[in-house]
Amino acid sequence: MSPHHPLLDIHPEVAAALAERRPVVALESTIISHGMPWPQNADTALAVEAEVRAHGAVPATIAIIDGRLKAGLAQDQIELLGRSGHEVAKVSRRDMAALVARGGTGATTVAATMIVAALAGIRLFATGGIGGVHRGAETSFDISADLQELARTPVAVVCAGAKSILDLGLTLEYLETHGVPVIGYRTDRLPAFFSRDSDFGVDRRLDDPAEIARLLHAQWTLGFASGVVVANPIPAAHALPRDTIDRAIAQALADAAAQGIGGKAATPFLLAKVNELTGGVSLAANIQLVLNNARLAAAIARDYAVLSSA
Ligand code: PSU
Ligand code: MN
Repeated sequence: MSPHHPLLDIHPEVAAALAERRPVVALESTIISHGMPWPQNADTALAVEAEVRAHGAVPATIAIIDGRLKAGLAQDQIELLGRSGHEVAKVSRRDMAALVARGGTGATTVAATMIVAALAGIRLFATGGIGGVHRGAETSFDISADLQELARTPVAVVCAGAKSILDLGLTLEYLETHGVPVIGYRTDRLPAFFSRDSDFGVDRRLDDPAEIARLLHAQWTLGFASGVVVANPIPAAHALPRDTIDRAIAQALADAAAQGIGGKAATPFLLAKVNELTGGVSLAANIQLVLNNARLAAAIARDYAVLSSA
């Protein structure tokens, strides 16, 4: 299948890999523009692409540039997204049409990256953490559009769980309601981004990338339109003590409440506060867990490519 879509540009290297059914891994760009400071953001994005390649898959970083959906970016486009930071729009599903209509440039969230990946025919996607149900959602109704996208778009998202700025228990309940499998890679527990553990279990533990690839193949052969979460704990050597992170998160949540921050500004505000309060250690951990997810996504993509071309 060679996907042709009037709004989508697939990078030639990515298009060639897809046409030959070779493994491809999608990468998001909100993590570049809104998730990390310049220049570490662009350096990390390029290092993650290199890590995907080193593990036998072709990277496709996704964004919207001048109104075009892009699956696969040039280095200068990644640098532009990194340098521009918060000046670049954070684009989720509901922002896409407006940005395309005005020919604008934006960094895609997990949700928007899944949409573009699915249009391009890419099934594996690696990132840091997914959005989820925010703490206090019973009154704020703040539930990330990432979860709804997982319910409706057939892409597997390899992540280090979700940050505990969110209510992880409610996030898991939401995913269960919407029929989204949550796989723990070599763990029974949902990882909490900076730490390997949380108070919650995953739906299913799988210890081998080939087993995960088989589950994905079964999911989509069943005809399900939904995605899958693959939760991959941060390597132990880079994990941060839970109390350090919990304290920073409590402070960030208090600041957000005091300043009345809500809507799409909530997550970027909380992420920036936690980064500011924990400084360099959390940035280093963040970089390492994304690299770790890129490696696992590449390994799953290799096994999935074999199954899907059989
Ligand atoms: N969580 C992180 N880092 C991130 C994000 C979430 O630890 O960079 C970004 C992702 O792009 C995710 C988005 O898709 O935030 C979710 O935003 P919201 O909660 O507004 O849906
Ligand atoms: Mn939100």
